[in-house]
Amino acid sequence: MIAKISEAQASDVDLAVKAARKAFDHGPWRSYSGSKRCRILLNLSDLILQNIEEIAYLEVIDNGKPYNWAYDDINESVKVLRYYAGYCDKIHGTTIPMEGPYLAYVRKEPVGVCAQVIPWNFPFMMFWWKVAPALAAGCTIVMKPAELTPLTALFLGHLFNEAGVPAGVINILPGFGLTCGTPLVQHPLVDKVAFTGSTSVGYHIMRNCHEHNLKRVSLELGGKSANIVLKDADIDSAVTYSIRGAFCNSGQSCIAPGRIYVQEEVYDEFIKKAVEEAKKRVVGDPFKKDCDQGPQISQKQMDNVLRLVEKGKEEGATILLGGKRLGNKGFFIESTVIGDVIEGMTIAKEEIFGPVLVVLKFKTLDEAIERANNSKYGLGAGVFTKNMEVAIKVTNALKAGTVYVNCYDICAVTTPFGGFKDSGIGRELGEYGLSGYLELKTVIIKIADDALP
Ligand code: TAP
Repeated sequence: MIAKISEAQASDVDLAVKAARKAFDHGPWRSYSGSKRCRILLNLSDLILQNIEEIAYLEVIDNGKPYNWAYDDINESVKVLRYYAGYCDKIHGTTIPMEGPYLAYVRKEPVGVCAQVIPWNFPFMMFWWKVAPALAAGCTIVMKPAELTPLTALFLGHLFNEAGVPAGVINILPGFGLTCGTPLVQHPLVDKVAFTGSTSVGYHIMRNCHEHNLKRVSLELGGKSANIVLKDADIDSAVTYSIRGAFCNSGQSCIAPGRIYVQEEVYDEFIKKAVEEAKKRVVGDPFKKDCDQGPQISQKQMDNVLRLVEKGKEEGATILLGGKRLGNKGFFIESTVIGDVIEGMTIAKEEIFGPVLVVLKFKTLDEAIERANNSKYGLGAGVFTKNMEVAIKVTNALKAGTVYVNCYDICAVTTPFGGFKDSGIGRELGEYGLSGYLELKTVIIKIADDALP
């Protein structure tokens, strides 16, 4: 056991939402000048950096990711916070010409009280992807971190106070999905729901949150992203990015390249190099400096990954490396590479969420595009080729929220992130991420008497 955490129930949700509602309707946050909100968010970013070692430590004991990665996640989150802090005094509408003696303009206003529910794979980063744009816009928040990883979110509570964020603006509620998450997303005083997690819970939220009022909803869900490696590609680079993407965060990443399509002429070379590279990965104690991969988040997740690997074997795929639990203490899984995967196998369809590289063979480009798009998901995709004309053709054809060319899993605060199809609704990060927390209000002013009909 790491710590004992209070568990919020529906009555606590009600108190938190009412506090957020009061802070939105009557509190000063949204009426502060943009530069004042900006200053407070920058204070917060400074406080995070002053506490970075303690926060990184908490993230590691909670989530199991390597310390260096946790440290990077925090630095990246500070970039997100500072980026949106910079927006606070730049949120403005437009004037719009219209017929008649009228002045028309559009204001951008905060959407209101936001219910935010996040997963356990990037606890600190997902917190800031949601909280930073919402605060910049002038919204108030009730945040539910994942039951498995609430520590860094709770630690942040006192930093908000210290930075000068007024009471009620952010409320952090640790609790379980059904008993805390459900009443939160259903609450009639909530204006917007922002969720990251599994597609099944995304559907559940979408069905349930509109019972009392029509909430704005953004969802960032699962993926089974295809990465296409063409025969003219730089194979070393394709291998490096595929391995890095697939094993990142113990494979617990929504944008992981879950299907690697390799053209038949270079399939053997790709497989050989992928196995060599995967073998080099250091799996173990996340506090060790050379650690590449810590444990899976829980017994349940580890068992699920191992079950899917077994299923792959049963259905005829070949385990080329790993495939088993590492040791018998902790939830570590060997770096795993699976070849001879064909369409229709469970591991070619389902999100594995573990350190497993799934490799499929293809003959023609058109076939690869069709197979890549033949998925209910559409979060990420990639193509490796030296031919830019082909690369552009493929990027246009792939149905995914982000398409990488000759790289994979590169993320910047300025670029929107989100999915097509069952990978989600809406975008986070960049200017688009902010727009999800703003409502447009059209104002039409009569400026002369002859406007009467
Ligand atoms: P989810 O069940 O989707 O959990 C994500 C968040 O939603 C958690 O905070 C969870 O609370 C909450 N939640 C669960 N049920 C809810 C409900 N009915 N109403 C409102 N909130 C609810 O994910 P998981 O069980 O942790 O992981 C299962 C699978 O989801 C993974 O194997 C993976 O495939 C996928 N996953 C995807 C992502 C991303 S980034 N797309 C992230 C994590 C997991 P609790 O923590 O209490 O359950």
